[in-house]
Amino acid sequence: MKRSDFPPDFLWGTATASFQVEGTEPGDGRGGSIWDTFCATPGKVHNNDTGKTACEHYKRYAQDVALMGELGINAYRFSIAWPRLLPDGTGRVNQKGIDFYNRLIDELLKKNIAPCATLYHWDLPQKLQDTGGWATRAICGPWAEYVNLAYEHFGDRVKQWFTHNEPWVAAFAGNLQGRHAPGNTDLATAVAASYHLVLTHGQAIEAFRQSKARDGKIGVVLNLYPAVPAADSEADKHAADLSDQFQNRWFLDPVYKGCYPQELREIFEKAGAPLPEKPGDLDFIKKQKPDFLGINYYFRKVLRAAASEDIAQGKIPHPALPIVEVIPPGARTTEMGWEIYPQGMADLLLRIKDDYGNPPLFITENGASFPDDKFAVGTKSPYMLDDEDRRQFIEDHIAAGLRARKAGANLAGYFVWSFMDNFEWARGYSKRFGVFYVDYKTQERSWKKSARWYESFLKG
Ligand code: IFM
Repeated sequence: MKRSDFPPDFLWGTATASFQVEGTEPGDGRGGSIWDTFCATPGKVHNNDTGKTACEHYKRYAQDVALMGELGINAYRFSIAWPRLLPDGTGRVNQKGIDFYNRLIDELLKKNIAPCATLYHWDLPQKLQDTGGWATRAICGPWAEYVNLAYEHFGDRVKQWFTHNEPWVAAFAGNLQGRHAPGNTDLATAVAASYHLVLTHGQAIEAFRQSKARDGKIGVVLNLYPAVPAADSEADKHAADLSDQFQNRWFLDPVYKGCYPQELREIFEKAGAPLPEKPGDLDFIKKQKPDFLGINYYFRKVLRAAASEDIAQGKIPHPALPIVEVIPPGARTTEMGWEIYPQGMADLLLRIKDDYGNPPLFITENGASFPDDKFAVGTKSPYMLDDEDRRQFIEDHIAAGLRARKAGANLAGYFVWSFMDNFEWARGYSKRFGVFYVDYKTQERSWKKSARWYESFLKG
């Protein structure tokens, strides 16, 4: 497999997100976000790690962009921190926050790296959470202010935009499972949040097309999974279908078809979690056709119907959803416990082609956490960190992307998650996904074998 097997304008990138890499101190006027609050709540994040220092990308962005230049990528996906631009979520603008993204964007352009900006990658200003966050429709006002500010300041140079990153995670990990900020465990709150995330996605596209950024392109980033039954039984097939409705169609269907999967909608209604839909919303959302779809692919889901002991042991997402995720016997997994299954990425791309009108697609995240520390801490190789598992993972997934392209999927880009090791949310700094190693004590960046491989692939 060679780079030249893909079209010359294919985007080859790496991805990060503001809270995971920037460092929040010194904030230069940045306001607090729900993740600052979550990290400050003892026991919520592994080791009580915080985003205070992270990778100091806010300070070291020029050095990081220089490394990206050496790597040979032609696109960098980053996210804009809402609380850097509007510390209170609305109203007062923080010029220093705008200046930072201007510097980052200009630096990228100097190296011929296309800046690809995500508007929301989970760092909601805390002040907006205090008034209900994504669970209330009132979020639409501040959101309009924020996205218009971003288009106004960066739209002349940023030509690839993403509205939300993984709204499933923002809604359900944050408001049903409580394992992400803001840490709620309430189905009705989660369903309402999921709805407003989709609504604000539509709103962001409408505003985009009226803004000075409109000659660029915009889409959403979803975390999607092929959902397959563990056994060839009706019960397991139904479990897989329910998981597909929950993980995939709950976002794909409103965005592309202007509707919600009926069965799941009814399940949520019966469980006291109705969609807060107003007449005309779904038509409005469907009309805001995205220019492309970003897919974060990490693993597939294998599902079986829950038995009563699974329910007692809390293995199901909610009593209304009696499904259990399993790892097939003999499957290899990453350090996150996720099955390594590259073919799933090809299956997913082709499914989107078949069921959602073959839109242009980007793999906006793909990568793996493996315990690099055992090579790195104290015993650093003089040459590079030998992360063969990650290198192979990336190569195998790019190959799956190529197979999907050959079978007709409209794949236009691939971004490795992540450019460098960073703050892995509730797992703190304990999980490393980077192709560059970060020594958190010195902030030194080092090449891993996966980065060298990506470099040689990109340079042909
Ligand atoms: O680190 C996250 C990222 O923020 C969103 N997608 C999945 C990654 C790995 O868990």
